Amino acid sequence: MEKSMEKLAALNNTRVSAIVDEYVRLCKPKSVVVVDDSPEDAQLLRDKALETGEEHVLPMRGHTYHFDGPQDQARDKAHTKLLISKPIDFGFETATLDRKTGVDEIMGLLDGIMAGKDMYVRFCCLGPTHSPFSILALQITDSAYVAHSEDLLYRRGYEAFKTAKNPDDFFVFIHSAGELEQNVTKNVDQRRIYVDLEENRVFSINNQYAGNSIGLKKLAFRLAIARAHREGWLAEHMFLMGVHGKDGRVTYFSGAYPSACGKTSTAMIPGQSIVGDDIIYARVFDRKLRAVNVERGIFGIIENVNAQDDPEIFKVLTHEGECIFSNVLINEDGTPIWLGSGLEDKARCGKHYLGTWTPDLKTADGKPVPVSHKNARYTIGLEALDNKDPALHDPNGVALSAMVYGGRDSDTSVPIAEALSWTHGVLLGACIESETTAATLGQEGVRKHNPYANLDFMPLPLAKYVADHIALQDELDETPKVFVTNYFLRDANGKFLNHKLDKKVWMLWAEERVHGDVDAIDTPIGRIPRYEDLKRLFKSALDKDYTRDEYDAQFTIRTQAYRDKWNRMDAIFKNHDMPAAFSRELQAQIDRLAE
Ligand code: SPV
Ligand code: MN
Repeated sequence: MEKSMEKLAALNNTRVSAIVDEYVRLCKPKSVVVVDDSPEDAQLLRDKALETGEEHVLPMRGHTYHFDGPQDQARDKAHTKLLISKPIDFGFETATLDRKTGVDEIMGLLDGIMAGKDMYVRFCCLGPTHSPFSILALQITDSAYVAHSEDLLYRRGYEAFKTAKNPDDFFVFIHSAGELEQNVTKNVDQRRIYVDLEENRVFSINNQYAGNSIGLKKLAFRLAIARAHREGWLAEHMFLMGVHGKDGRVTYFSGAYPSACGKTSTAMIPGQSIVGDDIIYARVFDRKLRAVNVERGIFGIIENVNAQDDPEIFKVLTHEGECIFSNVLINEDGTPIWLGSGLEDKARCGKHYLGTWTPDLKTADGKPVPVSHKNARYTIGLEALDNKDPALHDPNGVALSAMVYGGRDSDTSVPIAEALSWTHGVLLGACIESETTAATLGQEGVRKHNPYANLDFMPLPLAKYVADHIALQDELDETPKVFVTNYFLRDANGKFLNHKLDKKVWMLWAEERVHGDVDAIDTPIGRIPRYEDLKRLFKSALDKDYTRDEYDAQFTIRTQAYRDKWNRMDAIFKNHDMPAAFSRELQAQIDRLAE
């Protein structure tokens, strides 16, 4: 405790001290652990997570596992609310709450919430440290699992707080898992995630699932989007990767996909290099757009990570090194097993987020209980990956040449198309539709509009966000090329028209388009690849003979389905006061299809 107070004093930051003091008084922890950037403190967090029982060791060195409760397996959209002082028309459904009401409620719930527990106070940096992109963040939590996960996922920022130019400027996250029963949050009915944009702080209580609990992930992301809007830069739900073209050429792409729609697997395409898989900040320098990964690790969906489809990540998950498994089966021999791992037939009996698992365990309606939750995850550092990009920590980021938007669309969109212009790209991003997945609580497989894959996190009216994107072109010598992908197109019998690895060809084609190496075919919905270019790329990238029939099935423009889609978009947007350039682009899209 004394050492912790010394560390706090050494920061010489009155705002930090006042905040810590406020929440110590309110939450009443048994002690306070202030975490600095030292390897000893990182080890302390790992030890604490084991000591509290939030994590458990596995036979493989560096591996641990954690379980969230049965009702805490995904982001809780309904209970994640923006606190607002006066009504705002967001232009889409968003959960809000009167700010004063929300703060009062939270302060009441926080009273004594950490009784008998340690409070961890940790300092992180969103984006690389010592970078024009950096945003400092203070996390207060009573969960060693949260503090440990953040160590894998974010850059340590204690020293950066010491040298901050503006020491009052940082995001604040207050988290408590609340009362625990067998290490699982008991009062899930009192789960609250309140985003206070005015104070750049987020309260998150009575939850453990990392998408709800880890302040620096989607909670910080909401604050960052609002800040980016105020300051004239972008915060996006995007991967960041180097696409490797001919003669050693590396071209950086970012891409937005709703959760569980192939974002991580795109960033992990064999032969390419990953900078990040979830969130980027992008800024203009010298009339060029540059981007960084906000994070330094992956909190990824584990389903279908196996030796064939995802060899790089599978290697990390099956070798020594730091890794937290969450909500997978821990087999009786200590092997983690998950859906689509290729290891399921080894599952005998073991520990599961629902208790003891056996092959004959059934759900209430008599169905076999799968070995893992569909949203079960792994937490690793990007440093562990062989395919990490050398620019991972570059404080100046990478020059962004292309942006990709994708959704889970079984019946309309072609596998890849290039936007006709920057504004057309802004339109296509705004009109992502995707079938819902297990990454959020609620029904799966329902087609939903998810602009920029960002709807769940949008802290400002969509029209303002769109206007920022359109305006970007005036600040750039050259705008990134925009592409839309769809990995989920099916034929009339419901069979997928593409293999998982085909996305490699789409990215390599897009890379050639960025450099003007190949021509494309103009269609009403955008530019699509020529058969001969794809045939060449399928052969060179995947050693596959791509047939004309496959091309026709995949790239025939499903005109009626597209017209239906754009009519749906028209119905959504005609009720909103969108920027004129956006409305013109939307009308032009509808007219081209009608013609
Ligand atoms: C997502 O769902 O988009 C994720 C995981 O990246 S979560 O942390 O739950 O947001
Ligand atoms: Mn995400």
